[in-house]
Amino acid sequence: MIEVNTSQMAMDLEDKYGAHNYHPLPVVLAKGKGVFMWDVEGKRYYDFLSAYSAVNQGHCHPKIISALVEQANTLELTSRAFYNNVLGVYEKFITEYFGYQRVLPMNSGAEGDETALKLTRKWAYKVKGIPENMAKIICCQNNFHGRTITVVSMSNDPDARKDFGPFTPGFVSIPYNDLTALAKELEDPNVAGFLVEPIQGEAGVFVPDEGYLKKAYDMCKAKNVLFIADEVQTGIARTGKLLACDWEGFKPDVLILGKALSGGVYPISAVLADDHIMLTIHPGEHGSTFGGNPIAAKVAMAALEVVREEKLAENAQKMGEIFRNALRGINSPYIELVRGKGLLNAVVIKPFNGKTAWDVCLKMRDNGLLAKPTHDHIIRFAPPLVINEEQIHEAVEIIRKSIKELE
Ligand code: IF1
Repeated sequence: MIEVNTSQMAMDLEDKYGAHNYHPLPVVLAKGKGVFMWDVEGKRYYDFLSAYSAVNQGHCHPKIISALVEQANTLELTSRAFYNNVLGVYEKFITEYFGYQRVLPMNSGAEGDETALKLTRKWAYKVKGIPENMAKIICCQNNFHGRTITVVSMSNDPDARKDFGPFTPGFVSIPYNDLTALAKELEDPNVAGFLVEPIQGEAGVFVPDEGYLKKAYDMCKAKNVLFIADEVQTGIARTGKLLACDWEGFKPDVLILGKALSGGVYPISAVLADDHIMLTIHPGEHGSTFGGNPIAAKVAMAALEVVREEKLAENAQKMGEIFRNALRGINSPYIELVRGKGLLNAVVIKPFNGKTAWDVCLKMRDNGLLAKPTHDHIIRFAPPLVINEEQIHEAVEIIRKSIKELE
């Protein structure tokens, strides 16, 4: 194996041998600890992306890493052809943790979404009594649920769809944060479910009106339609509560989790639901080689324990308030708007002097803070939830300095 000595070398290798399906910010990371990452040359950065909210517990959390290492040295994978002595323990743990009767373990977030869609359709035919192949699922415009063909069938982003058709039928898309549009679609008796992100991440951290989610949930209940929450990004304490839906005090019928369910250590996703939904799927009808494997099970339990022990939801709530207030105190022609909840935040950048969000991110990188633009004019700010107040202020100072240098 060749050794990577410089950042340039690492970038050249990816450029030459990798598929060109990403356009990373030019920085090459070699180490992480807590809220920090270090590049190949040893320069330290605040991580304000947290791998898109997968690393909520902070980089290389010792408790999560030891769970991983210990189980990896004991039993890694059995497949689901046999029982093992860890899976059931995990299933009991996670269902009690989130208050559901059952869990279906998968790996990626997209697989979690696919699982929820299959489950919703099964329930529609077996329980609700929708005629075969007629089930419809309502989704929202500007959603992001992953990149499989069925999942991009729900997308209206041209990059996600162009030249990837034909698409999976059975979806109808309505504007996000629009209860009138939802009411109209719910009139169709063949609607099985409503799939929604409590805050739209890819859309630029779009926070819906207060009460939207709970009202949407109540409307679904009235029509015997499943409310499916994609909390892959918003879940696991990111928004200042364990789940973003907790802000409105209701429990989705189907809950999809991913990312920080592993603390960023391993690809782990899960779908949670109660018996009348989950037990519609029978042996052979769904699954995955790696889903719920012993390592994943141990890692997820450790990751969830860390969230509880270190009170990460409370910290995200407190630090989020401080962060947004401090950002709003920066007076700059570049900053149009600051929004977010807990530590899922975004700044809308006004183009100025021919500079865009990308230029701001490059400047912040130079000054020791990493974040990524979305849609040319929005920068997402989502540090690990273990961040403290002093670090928040230091990070805001880097952001302020970077913006001032561009003015
Ligand atoms: C990438 C965005 C974030 C998600 C929700 C499911 C998934 C995701 C709500 C799929 C994934 C990611 C993946 C990442 C970019 C990213 C993202 F900008 F594209 F939209 F976070 F905001 N549901 N989100 O946010 O999970 O299959 O990737 O495990 O590089 O694609 P996955």
